[in-house]
Amino acid sequence: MAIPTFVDRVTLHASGGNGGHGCASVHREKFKPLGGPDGGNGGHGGSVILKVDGGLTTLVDFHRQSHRRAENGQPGKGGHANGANGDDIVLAVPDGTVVTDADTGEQLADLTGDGTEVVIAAGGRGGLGNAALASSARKAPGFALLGEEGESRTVTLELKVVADVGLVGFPSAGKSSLVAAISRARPKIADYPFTTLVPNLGVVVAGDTTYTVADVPGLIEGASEGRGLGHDFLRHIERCAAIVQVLDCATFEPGRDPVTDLDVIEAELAAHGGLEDRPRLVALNKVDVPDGHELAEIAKPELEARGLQVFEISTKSGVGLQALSFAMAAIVRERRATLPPPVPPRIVIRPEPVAGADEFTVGRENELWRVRGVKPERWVRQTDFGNPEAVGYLADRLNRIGIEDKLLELGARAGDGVAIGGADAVVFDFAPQIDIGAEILSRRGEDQRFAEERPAAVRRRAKDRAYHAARADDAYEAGAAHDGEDVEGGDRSDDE
Ligand SMILES: Nc1nc2c(ncn2[C@@H]2O[C@H](COP(=O)(O)OP(=O)(O)OP(=O)(O)O)[C@@H](O)[C@H]2O)c(=O)[nH]1
Ligand SMILES: [Mg+2]
Repeated sequence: MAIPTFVDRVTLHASGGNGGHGCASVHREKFKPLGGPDGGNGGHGGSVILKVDGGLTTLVDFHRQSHRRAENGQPGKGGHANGANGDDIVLAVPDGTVVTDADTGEQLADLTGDGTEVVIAAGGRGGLGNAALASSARKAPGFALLGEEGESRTVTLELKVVADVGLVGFPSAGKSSLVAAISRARPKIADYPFTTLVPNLGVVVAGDTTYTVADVPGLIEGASEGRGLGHDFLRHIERCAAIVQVLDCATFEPGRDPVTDLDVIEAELAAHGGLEDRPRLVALNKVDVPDGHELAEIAKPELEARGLQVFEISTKSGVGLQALSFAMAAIVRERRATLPPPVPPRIVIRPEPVAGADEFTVGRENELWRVRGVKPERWVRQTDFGNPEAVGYLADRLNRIGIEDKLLELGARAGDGVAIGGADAVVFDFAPQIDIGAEILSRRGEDQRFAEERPAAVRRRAKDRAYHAARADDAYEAGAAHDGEDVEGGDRSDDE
């Protein structure tokens, strides 16, 4: 099989790089056994980005390599060393590339204009190291956050040529000849059908208007059912301001004449759909041939009676070409005047998450409570479930945005299953803090050694105890109650 050089529809599997894990490390130095947390953050994973390059006309590069994966972020290290970010992969696509999610069918972007970009697979965030997780309440976290996996997405890239005018007609009607006659493009021209296998673009200058003309492969009756080259190529004229019907006035094929040809092609355009509103021009071609001229003269009044603008032309002699190219320019100008001003070419369209960043939803599914939300799902992915301290930190984060309260409000009970996330959800047993609170003697992530090693605090506590003991002797009845309070509140009141 020949190696294709023009490819206008491809499937691309893209994966962002994973984020690097954060590092949990404690600074060590002689005579300073607990120098504080110094684990650095993981780097972010690289993203896969598509960017329009006006010089490209085909998606053939993707045909050869259909899997792309951006670089991972590096893990953080001790000594506050952050991991390096992974490099993005920027893939050049031709102007007019439409990006669709292959799994959902949702259109992600319609890339027009040189330099326009879209992120199709975002890299994962790097995890925070324990230095960044330390706070006044959690002085020495013994854990770090995991880097998130990069996004993975399969997209379909489809090229819809950006041309102002589209030429349609039977094979050998002279479409490519017309492009060659009015522009500097040099498409292949021959007297056999289906000479043109891929769309050709030509730039036409008519007066002070410059516009592009696309010549698509010839259509025949039944093209919409796949006959001939099919009508697939018609998507290349979906963006056109005008459609020119090129009719062959010098064909000897039985059953064909310009008016019949026009009806057949219109039926194929209708079967493709979406082109009804486009203004039409009719070019009766090959009037340099005597029989062709005669036939054109017969067909012209009939076509004009339908309200069509008709031009008798010859790409050989050049007759009628100027009038036709100026008529095309007029339609293009009119259309450009009604279009909104061009969008800035360097927009980055990043698919937005469905729910707001802060929000979460709780639903009941059979025996399971299901929590969905951008943040809670990210926090779960960042958690090292082998580290109880990290799991505790996750519970704190989930509580802070009110997930536990919401579950209690909805009637969840200790021991119920709670799934956080969608298909790859992590399932927990619901264990509300109010039940287990008594077991927590200090805050998660707090290192008791810090508190215990402060001699001043130890002395102060001893003094307090002596004072209360003395008071208990004085007020004998209240003594027992005082002792109880002391045990409960003693260590905790320090940091409130
Ligand atoms: N006499 C004459 N022949 C023409 C004219 N225009 C095109 N032809 C001839 O018609 C044949 C087909 O022309 P093409 O331009 O290749 O036709 P096409 O519509 O692009 O055909 P496909 O690409 O197969 O769909 C060629 O042999 C041309 O030389 C014309 O104005 N007069
Ligand atoms: Mg052709």
